[in-house]
Amino acid sequence: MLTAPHAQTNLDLQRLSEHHRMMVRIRAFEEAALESLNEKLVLGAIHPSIGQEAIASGVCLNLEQDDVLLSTHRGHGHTLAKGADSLAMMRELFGRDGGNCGGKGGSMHIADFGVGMLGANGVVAANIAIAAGAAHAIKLKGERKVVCCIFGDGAINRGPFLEGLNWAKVFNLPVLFVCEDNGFAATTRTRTMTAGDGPSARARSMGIPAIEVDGNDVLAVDAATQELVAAIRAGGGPRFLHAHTYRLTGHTGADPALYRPKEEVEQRWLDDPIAQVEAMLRDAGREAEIGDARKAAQDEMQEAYRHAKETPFPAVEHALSDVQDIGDPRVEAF
Ligand SMILES: Cc1ncc(C[n+]2csc(CCOP(=O)(O)OP(=O)(O)O)c2C)c(N)n1
Ligand SMILES: [Mg+2]
Repeated sequence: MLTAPHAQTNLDLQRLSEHHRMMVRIRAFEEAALESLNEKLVLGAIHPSIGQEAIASGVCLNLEQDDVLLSTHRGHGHTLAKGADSLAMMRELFGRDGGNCGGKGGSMHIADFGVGMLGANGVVAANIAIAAGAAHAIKLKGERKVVCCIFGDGAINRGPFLEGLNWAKVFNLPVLFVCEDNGFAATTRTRTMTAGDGPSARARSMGIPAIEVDGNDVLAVDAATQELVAAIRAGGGPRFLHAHTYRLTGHTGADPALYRPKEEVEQRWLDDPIAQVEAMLRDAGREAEIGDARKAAQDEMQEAYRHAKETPFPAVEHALSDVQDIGDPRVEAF
């Protein structure tokens, strides 16, 4: 499903190749993460972003390293595209030493301030309010950074969506809000529980300019993000990107997704964003680099998997360092 014909200049092709490399890295990371569930290496859930890679790549490749990213429970792709190291991420998933958060955060709480990744978030929509706060701090400090906040279509029905967008608009803050609309909030089709005309309409109702794109078309996501980020950097205040996509796997690695007809999922595989990019690369005579990029991604993620599995757990004496102080757990209330 290509939304617009793209003039394939050399520049476009270079960019396309860059996206392809990133998207196959994300896919390979997610496949390895799913594989690790069989070996019980991840204690807890993971939320794969297979099928949604074009949004991670199309958005994040337009951010500078010190721009700030906030993500969701489905954040592996965003985090990789922002520049985090795959081995550190795999270690974090497995709860090992050397993970981005020392192995104490896990899949839904990866943060890596070194690459501007302020955090994934297991609380739906909570990142939207945090993004407004981060952007306010940036504005007060007079910095030029942009905050990018990615959230799902389910998140727009929670309070922090209203609070975050309102605050960002009122204070003209440098935030790009990205709604990754995969049509579902867990097992529920979001259109059955969303009033009005959806994410973009809600943003526009608060005076925030919005662009709606096919989120499986990486060049469309890239072009829209470029335009929106440029407006934000020029001091224009918040902007909104609404990107349509589909998650090709279950909600979590353990979800067989029986609430969706098999035919629907098969049909959506035909829109696989990676297959679309590869078709464009083939048309442009770049067949060879497809295999090279896929092999490099497989090697990288299998290596990360193997090293992470061999890495020890954090030492017991560090169990309480870098974690929130909740006081004495022996208080009467318990
Ligand atoms: C405040 C809150 N309510 C409920 C949940 C349980 N939950 C986890 S993911 C999810 C669905 C979120 O849907 P969406 O925002 O569209 O993101 P997607 O999973 O589709 O990427 C829900 C309800 C949660 N984590 N936080
Ligand atoms: Mg969703």
